[in-house]
Amino acid sequence: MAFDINMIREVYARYPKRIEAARKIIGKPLTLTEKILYAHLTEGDATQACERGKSYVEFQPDRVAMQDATAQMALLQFMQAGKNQVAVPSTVHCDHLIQAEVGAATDLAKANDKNKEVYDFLSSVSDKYGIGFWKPGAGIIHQVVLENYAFPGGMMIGTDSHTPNAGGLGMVAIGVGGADACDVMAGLPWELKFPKLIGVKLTGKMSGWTAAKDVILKVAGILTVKGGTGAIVEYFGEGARSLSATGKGTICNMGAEIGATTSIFGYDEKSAAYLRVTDRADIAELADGIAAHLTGDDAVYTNPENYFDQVIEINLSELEPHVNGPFTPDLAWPISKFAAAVRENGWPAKLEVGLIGSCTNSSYEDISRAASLAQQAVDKKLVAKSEYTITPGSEQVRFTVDRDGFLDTFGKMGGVVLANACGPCIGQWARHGADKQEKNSIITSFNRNFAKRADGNPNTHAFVASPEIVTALAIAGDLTFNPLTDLLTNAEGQQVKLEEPTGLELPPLGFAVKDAGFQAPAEDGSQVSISVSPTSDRLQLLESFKAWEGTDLTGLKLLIKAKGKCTTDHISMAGPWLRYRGHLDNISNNMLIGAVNEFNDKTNSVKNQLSGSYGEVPATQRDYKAKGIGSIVVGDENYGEGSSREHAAMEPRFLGVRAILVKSFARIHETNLKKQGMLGLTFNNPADYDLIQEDDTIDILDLTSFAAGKQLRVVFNHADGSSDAIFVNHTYNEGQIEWFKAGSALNLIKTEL
Ligand code: MIC
Ligand code: SF4
Repeated sequence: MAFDINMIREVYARYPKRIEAARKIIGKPLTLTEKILYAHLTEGDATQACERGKSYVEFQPDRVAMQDATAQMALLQFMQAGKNQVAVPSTVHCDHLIQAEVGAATDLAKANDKNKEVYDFLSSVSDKYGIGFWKPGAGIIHQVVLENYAFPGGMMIGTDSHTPNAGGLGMVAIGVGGADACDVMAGLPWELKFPKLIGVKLTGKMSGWTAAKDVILKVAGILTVKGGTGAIVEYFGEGARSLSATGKGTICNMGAEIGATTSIFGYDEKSAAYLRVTDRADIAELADGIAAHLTGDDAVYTNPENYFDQVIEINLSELEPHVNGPFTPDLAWPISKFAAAVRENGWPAKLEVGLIGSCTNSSYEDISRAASLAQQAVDKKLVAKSEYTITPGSEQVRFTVDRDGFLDTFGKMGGVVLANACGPCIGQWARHGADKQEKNSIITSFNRNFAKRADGNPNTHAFVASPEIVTALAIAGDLTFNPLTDLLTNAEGQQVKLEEPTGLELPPLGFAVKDAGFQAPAEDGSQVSISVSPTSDRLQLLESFKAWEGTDLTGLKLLIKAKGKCTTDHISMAGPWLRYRGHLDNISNNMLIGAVNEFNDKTNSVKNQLSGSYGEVPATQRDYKAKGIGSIVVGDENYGEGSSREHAAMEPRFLGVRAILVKSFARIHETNLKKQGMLGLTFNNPADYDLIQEDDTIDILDLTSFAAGKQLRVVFNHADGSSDAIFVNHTYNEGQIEWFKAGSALNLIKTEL
């Protein structure tokens, strides 16, 4: 599992020369983000000025990471690319498919049994193509990457939207769809529109109840789920340097929730300490050698307004703990205002379950601080009123916090340790009674809280907070409890107060682990064979999508006009559907079943224009497909926010939807649509959304002269014989238009190779 120190040496050797060139091109002091990006541009692009928010440029990432739920599709595509080995160091992590039910050991054993076919597939593909394989139970992708592979100044792409976690260690780490990963593993450059830059200046120092999580909860409140779109968020200032490396990771991780391309902190003492304690002193030494390149220039941080597109300042000394939610991660409440919000909005005040951990918040620091509260509960004879679960991010963290007694402490408070896996965070939670759909509240230290996400119940109000606040509220069993000011009544009827949490950033005895769960690939994988059964309901080899027919698209039906929030969880739900992530036909049966139909306010109920009756979205679309009729999907703002899952783009493509027309897109989803040869279009005038009627037949015109920067025309032919013609925008560059014409990016690669 050893990282490749020579690769890091090579990357660092490039830095001085590249930074000097970038200085000449840009002509002013550099942010950290620019340094890393310029150091990773392909040779050709590194000689040109990159215009933020405009230029498409090509990068050469150092690594690729994939998690099991997205790796299946990524690798099914890679298998078609005709390569013997991956071109850059890559890893697969088995974390998403493990369902949480009773506790770690039982749940893991069950997952190994239930998902055997998929694990065997991922393991043999990894073996064959030179990919490191992290077995089920080894941990959650982002935590394992932080502990083993992330390095300051590096660049990584990962098939998961929370890949930016590695930004805590100074790496530009970006979430992508599987098709992007496939390109990079095949040795092709990776393309991205050069991002805008948001600077977040952190002053002061945190204390008491405040945790790193509160920084991102606050930032999410300021920027909202759309505010980071197309931007990289760079954190700096004395406050930044005071945060632990893992705390920084938490902030970068949840930066996915504001739509940011990624987030990053500079290399500092805390990064070096974390590298050393995770057995990578040699990287720290190399990084020390080029330390000036691994942070932004002084001039930038002194006058950030001159160098960033937007600057936010947060004083950590004044930052209150926050609770965000429900149903969206950007509804931010300082704890002092939260109780009133709960009452005013009629959210269930009784807290059913508190869940800590996940890829975002399961560092030694998080666990030790939460455990200090659990210990107080025991000492003060408080009986926790809510259920309480702990999800360690990796086996290494789990083993270490177990050794140091923290898991025992949680046990005394009634806590249940779940497997080192995503579990409840991604709907892999066999929550007792969730099917009754009762209105209830839970609070987690995860990062996402869209409707139905954790337990499939649309009436579960999920809130997000630091592990410390989650623990305190779970002890109280009450969302209106403010641990900073309120008292609790203990088992003996006394009024007691929880003291501020205490903990340690890093384990004093170092990390330890017995079996980290890593499997190295074969030296020579040419003999490894991969079998996918044609009758499997979980895996299906891919067939190429058809090339564009060369004409305008006319006579399309409106499949659904989705109203309001339409995240990837609405488009391709996770939870039980994770089962089909390797089987495009089967998973397509969940297409858009969570999206709300503008015309009847219902989910999974749309009018079939051929029969006139209402039916489920996938079934209606299959009917159009069977009759050779294309369709379009219309959506609102930030369509496709959330996950990197390319299934949300592949399913409509597979079922014959021809275009997705929305007010705006989330970055990863828009790219995923393009890669799969789908038309992703945006309204020139957002109010045109209102013109679309339920019985519309739609034409997409000007495709024969489809060109970068040139609008297309769309005509809505209404049932009464009238019509509306509008202009729509797109962001395809010339290369991406070729993907559309070829039917998908992969089709194009196959012809080129
Ligand atoms: C998520 O947090 O939504 C996921 C599950 O990790 C996804 C990936 C997936 O859908 O497999 C993500 O964030 O990209
Ligand atoms: Fe897993 Fe949740 Fe992290 Fe996504 S956000 S990787 S589902 S723990």
